[in-house]
Amino acid sequence: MDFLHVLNIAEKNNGVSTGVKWIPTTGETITSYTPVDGSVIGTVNTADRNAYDHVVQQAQDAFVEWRKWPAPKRGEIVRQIGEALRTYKEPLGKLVSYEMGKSLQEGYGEVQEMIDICDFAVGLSRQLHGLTMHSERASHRMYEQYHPLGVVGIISAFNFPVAVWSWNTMLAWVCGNTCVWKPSEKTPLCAVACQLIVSEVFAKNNVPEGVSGLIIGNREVGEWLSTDTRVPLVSATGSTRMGKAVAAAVAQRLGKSLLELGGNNAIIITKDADMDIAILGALFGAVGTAGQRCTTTRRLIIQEDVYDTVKDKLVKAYGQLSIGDPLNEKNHVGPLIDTDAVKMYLDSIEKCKAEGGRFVVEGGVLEGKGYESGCYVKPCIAEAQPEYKIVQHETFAPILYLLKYKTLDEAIAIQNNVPQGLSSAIMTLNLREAEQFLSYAGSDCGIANVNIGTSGAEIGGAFGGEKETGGGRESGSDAWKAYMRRQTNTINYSTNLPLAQGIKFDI
Ligand code: UN1
Repeated sequence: MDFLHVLNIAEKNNGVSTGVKWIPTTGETITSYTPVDGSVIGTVNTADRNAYDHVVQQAQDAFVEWRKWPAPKRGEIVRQIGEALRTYKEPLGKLVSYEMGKSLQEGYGEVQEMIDICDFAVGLSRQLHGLTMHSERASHRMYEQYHPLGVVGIISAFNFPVAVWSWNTMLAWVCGNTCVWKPSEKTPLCAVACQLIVSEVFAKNNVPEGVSGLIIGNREVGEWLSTDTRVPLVSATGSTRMGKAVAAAVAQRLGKSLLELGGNNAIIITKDADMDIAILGALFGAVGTAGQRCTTTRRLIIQEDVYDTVKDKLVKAYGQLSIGDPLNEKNHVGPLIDTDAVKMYLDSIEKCKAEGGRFVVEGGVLEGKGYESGCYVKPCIAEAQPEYKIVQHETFAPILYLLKYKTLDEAIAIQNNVPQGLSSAIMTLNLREAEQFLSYAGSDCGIANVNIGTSGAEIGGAFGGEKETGGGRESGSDAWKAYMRRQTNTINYSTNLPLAQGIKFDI
């Protein structure tokens, strides 16, 4: 698989596939522009309703076969995908960087996350355990087991165009499900590339056609998935607005949804922080991926005694950032995904100023040579108040708000007092502060870190958050359970039928 091969497949065969086969479609054409220099990379035809129905039907049919494969045999397929990803790490990482605009390092890092989740899923394929319980009745046995759900719909966002799909898919596959993926229409070629990598492995191993469905399309395609009773689980990553629409549609038919939505992540920097770690953690968290991770650090809550020190160090560090072509490894910050994102960034800066925010590092759009796409912006820092409307809101851009606190209770209240609840961190060497932050009365987020920033979570932990973040957990730990249905089994090997709770029912 190289870049031209991806383009060729995308343009000749459209963006709809059941695994190895590409499906004809008459859906509208979308054009993929790179934010690196604004040029067109390629075009893809989106799914029309017929093509969509074909993919879901094929996924349903394939499920009947795929669920018969022993889980470790399915794990073996995922192991081979992990091997293929190792082979294609460089071209795939570059494509991610080129189509999405994240730095090359982060493009490779994203493919590494895919490899890691494959390894995790291979081990998991031998550990889809249920518990056993002791029955209250003599000569009875009780246990629980996990069965696959069926067709899993996956809606993913542009910012992690390949990794988030793999977190969902690799687990769903070892669990015995088939998957139908609707990637972001902003990064269609990354999705085509993943499908090609998978199809090589599937063809070699005679995996039933339909195990890996791809349906590139716009919002309407997402709605088809959400309302489709043939799809028992929809896993969606993206904005809170999108997640609410998906959740409502899926709940309407009593399906399951797994949501990983917006974050408004904060780092509390106490006066007992290791300052070097705190500054580096805040810097990477705020400007990495140009502020377009759902785990991006958006707020720094700083103890008043060290507030000026932190501010000065950050201003200095921001002055050393190089912004430009993400494929050039010297650059720390690449472009935003498109000019709409730039508009939202500028709009948030204006709103912050209107509410009284004071910028200590000014933002703005970069112009001139190398910045022709109009998508490169300056990471900026504003001194703000926790209650500003804009501070409560997730802007998917590198804008960092500095907030001041006196006591840790106050800092934790500020940290929690936003609608989102994804990632959080405290920088402190003080055990009491760290434990309070991690306690029931501490951070209310799905992720709470000590002396590590808010972004860059490892795949081994369950990933997701509370409140408007949606409550779902993906990736490691026991997140696999979301992709299975639990069944409780009671077996009677006695010679009569004792009823539970001692009930007598004699005739
Ligand atoms: C996301 O932004 O949707 O914690 C996922 C991180 C990454 C995943 C982010 N491992 O930054």
